[in-house]
Amino acid sequence: MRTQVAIIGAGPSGLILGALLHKAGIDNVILEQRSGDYVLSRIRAGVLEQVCVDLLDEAGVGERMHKEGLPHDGFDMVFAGERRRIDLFGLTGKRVMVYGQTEVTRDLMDHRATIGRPTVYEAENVRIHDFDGDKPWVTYTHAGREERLDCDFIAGCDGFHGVCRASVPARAITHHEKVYPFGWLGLLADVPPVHHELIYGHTERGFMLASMRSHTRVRYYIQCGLHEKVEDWSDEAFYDEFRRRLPAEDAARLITGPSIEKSIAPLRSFVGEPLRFGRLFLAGDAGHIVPPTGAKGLNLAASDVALLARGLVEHYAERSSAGLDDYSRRALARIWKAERFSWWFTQLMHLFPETGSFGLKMQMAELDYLFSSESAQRVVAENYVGLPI
Ligand code: FAS
Ligand code: PHB
Repeated sequence: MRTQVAIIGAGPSGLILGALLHKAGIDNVILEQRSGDYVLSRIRAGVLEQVCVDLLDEAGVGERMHKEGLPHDGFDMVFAGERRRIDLFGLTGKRVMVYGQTEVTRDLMDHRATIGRPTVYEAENVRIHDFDGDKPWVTYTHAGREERLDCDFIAGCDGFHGVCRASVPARAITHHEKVYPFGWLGLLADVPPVHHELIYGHTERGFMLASMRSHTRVRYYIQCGLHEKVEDWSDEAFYDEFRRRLPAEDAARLITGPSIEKSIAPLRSFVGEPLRFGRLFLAGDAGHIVPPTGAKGLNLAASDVALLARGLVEHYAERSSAGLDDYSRRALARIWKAERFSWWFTQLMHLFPETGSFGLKMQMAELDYLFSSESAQRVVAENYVGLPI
């Protein structure tokens, strides 16, 4: 088989890239190691920046998002008995869209089926070859048969544990990493949200986040130890702990229900530099990871593939390599700013016992300053709604 762009991975990065390339008439094939159902079963992001919303519209998959998504103009932060709101729209004129990654993925998969572009699910043992030359190729096993895909370019959209970054010689890539000493225990349930906007909480028992997927489906998180196991947390135990971390007025109206999903995600910051290796380009989690605190992971994946798609369109339509040559630099400029915001917000809102009373005082001083300065709130707001690409 032959194609112009071989995309490895059918998560948001790969699917959005495939949709943008299709729109430009560029042939592409997606190779995904898992089944479509498995990809849809993973519960991840919940908040889309305006940049991501616009990109999904550009890719032709925004209709259901606008119908079912929830535009949010702000979010609450609670700490030391205080409750304050970051007025995103008032401070930036922009808002965010609450619409789960699962729905984004479903819309992209449905769109790809409609346009008839091939996605090979359950493609096993994917290997990438000769990406430092001008005739790269990919091999994989599907339904017990060895297959080969010749291409012009390979897009590594295969996430943090994928094969693409792992195929780059160690001498050619620099890893920057920070692992946090805790995780997030997340619960999904079909009950009404405790509040109409998100609540981020710094409490003496640890971080909490009250998020949602719709007016009838919640996504709640609590900071938990890295040693903890999800099977040790019954729904009741989760809700009891979550209630203890909520402000009293919300705790009193918390509606509980059976979890649809419960999982623990470790938190890390990671960037691999550069993101281009000859004819291989890394995008999304394949190139970087952010702690979910700033709701940047999915949004960064979208901006990466927007830049990559523009570069590929220039290559094929205008015979220019300028966009591809500048992809890594431009993507990394936005990635590092999102890494900074996600790191800052994580450092601010979580318990770090190892930093002692001084560390706690620094967090309280930062929060006190944040809500005594409109300029400081505008900085948070413009990072949260998303910086320009
Ligand atoms: P993905 O990891 O989503 O997709 C990569 C795809 O490549 C997967 O389908 C995988 O099966 C496939 N793949 C991997 N190796 C392969 C191989 N060798 N061959 C073929 N296919 C291969 N972000 C937020 O903004 N908010 C959150 O709350 C949030 N929570 C998260 C929780 C968890 C547990 C994780 C892991 C991430 C979370 N994220 C969150 C970040 C997440 O949303 C990612 O940023 C987003 O999925 C990135 O999309 P992709 O780059 O497409 O990577
Ligand atoms: C979510 O709804 O999953 C979510 C929302 C905001 C975040 C992180 C996760 O910062």
